[in-house]
Amino acid sequence: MSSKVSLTRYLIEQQRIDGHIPSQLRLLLEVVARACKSISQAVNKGALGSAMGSAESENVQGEVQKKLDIIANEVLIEANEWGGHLAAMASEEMDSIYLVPNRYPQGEYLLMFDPLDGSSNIDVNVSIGTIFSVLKKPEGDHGVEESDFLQPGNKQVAAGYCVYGPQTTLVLTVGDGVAMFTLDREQGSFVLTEEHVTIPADTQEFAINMSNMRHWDEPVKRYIGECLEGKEGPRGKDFNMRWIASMVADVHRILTRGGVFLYPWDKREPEKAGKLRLMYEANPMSWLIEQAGGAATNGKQRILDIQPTKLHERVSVMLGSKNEVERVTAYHAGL
Ligand code: AHM
Ligand code: MG
Repeated sequence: MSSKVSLTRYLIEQQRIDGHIPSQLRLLLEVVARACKSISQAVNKGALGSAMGSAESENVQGEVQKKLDIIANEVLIEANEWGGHLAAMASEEMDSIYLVPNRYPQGEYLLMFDPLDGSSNIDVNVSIGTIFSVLKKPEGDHGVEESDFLQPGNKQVAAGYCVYGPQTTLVLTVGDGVAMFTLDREQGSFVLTEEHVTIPADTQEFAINMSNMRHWDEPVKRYIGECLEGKEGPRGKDFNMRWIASMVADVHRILTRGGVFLYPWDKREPEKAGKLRLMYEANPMSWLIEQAGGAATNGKQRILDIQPTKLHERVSVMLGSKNEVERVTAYHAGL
């Protein structure tokens, strides 16, 4: 790339080219990026700061919160509540929606996030991230309610994540492909480092928590079983396995070099549709993957077409290289 393109310049140019980033949305994305920079700072300080370890509290999902889960949540709220671009926010770490306080102007967007994804990796210095999804508030004069958030993923107007790894990288879609921005710490800004990201349709790499194998249902056992058989099996090729236990980092690898990621329903908690959350984990990631030419399903249905019924709804997730996702979908259909 000859001259550096900052996130700000990229968004302004996108706005000019086709006008599909209204100025409020542009502001929103810049504010989210600024919040991610600040979370990245806290992550980088590690044990030198005060962000490590457990907060000794639980979120609405019954998961123990880490200090960094809470800090990242507060950073995102404080950065976003006053700018006038939002009507409300929702987060993995908050039981119910967060309305923009009356003292601030109200905007037309709804922001959802998993402030710190891959929490189990915080204390062991492995990649973690922030995932976000943006919807438009439905028309009408009523105040914002939880039901306003319950829109399928195909209604998202922007989605992305920021991965805090060896580099801090922001990955974004506004429905016109996927772009990646690397944080330049000296300049303090995100710089465009990859555009028109494309996932190869075929892969020889899968990501799944293998320790749950005995709990999966038959189609997933069959799919992974065949990958494990390698060259001698029906696939006729060897597969490699990776599992970072941070969806952000696993999806980032897939967007970079292809692969397939699965967190399927399993028998440990059969009443739950899966482990991952639909609205602020699966939907934004599925849209990014589709925008890069991949596919995302719960085994039976395109994730982006699922009509949510509650904010913290869970879902079975299989996403990545198109031909692999089609294969696992076919196995679910009994083919
Ligand atoms: P979190 O949002 O509480 O961090 O949980 C979601 C994470 C995903 O990032 C990751 O894919 C998965 O949980 C890891 O689960 P497991 O601990 O079963 O490997
Ligand atoms: Mg998460």
